[in-house]
Amino acid sequence: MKSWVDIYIGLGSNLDQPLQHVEQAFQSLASHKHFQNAKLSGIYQSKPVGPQDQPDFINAVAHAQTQLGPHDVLDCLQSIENVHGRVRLRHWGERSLDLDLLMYGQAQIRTPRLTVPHSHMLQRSFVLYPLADLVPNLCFDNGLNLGEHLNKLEFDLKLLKKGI
Ligand code: A4P
Ligand code: MG
Repeated sequence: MKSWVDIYIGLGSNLDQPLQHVEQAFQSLASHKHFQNAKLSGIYQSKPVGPQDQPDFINAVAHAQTQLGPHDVLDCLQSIENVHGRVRLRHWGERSLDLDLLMYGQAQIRTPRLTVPHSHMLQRSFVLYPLADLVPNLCFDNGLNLGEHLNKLEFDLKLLKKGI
């Protein structure tokens, strides 16, 4: 019997109706047959990191448990992105839905398709503050805990909705 692995997924959108994209993407995760115990952080509005001539983002983080391997999780996330009309116009630019696999258990993964933990997550307030809603006492491999990373990041988000 395979064991269940805790995964954390970053959700982001800044096109069309971004709040709706994020909420519907979470519902797709929560009802997916390969994910259980899905929870969503608060939903936040944030200024774009990267090109500034694009709308503000809506961001959240989801937790779930899965028995899938990490590349199969990525396949699921990409198919949910596609169902939600993923549009990708430029690197770090506007998008209707972005689902990033932030963490897969304690795994360190570096393959052509997948880097886990997600490359920039420790520098991003729109990832770490929502993550803290779900798992405030998280410890990272670098020996620092989530609170110590948050101390380095300004709270530059606007809370739109509390978590579910
Ligand atoms: N890939 C590798 N590792 C992962 C992972 N852990 N999770 C590969 C998901 N995908 C991963 O992704 C390109 C490829 O990355 C995928 O095919 C997958 O095999 P992408 O989503 O098409 O490209 P991208 O999103 O333009 O690039 P990147 O570097 O992933 O961008 P980020 O880091 O996702 O940043 N500002 C605010 N405020 N809020 C945001 O959500 N998001 C971005 C995008 C920029 N600025 C933002 C936000
Ligand atoms: Mg991405």
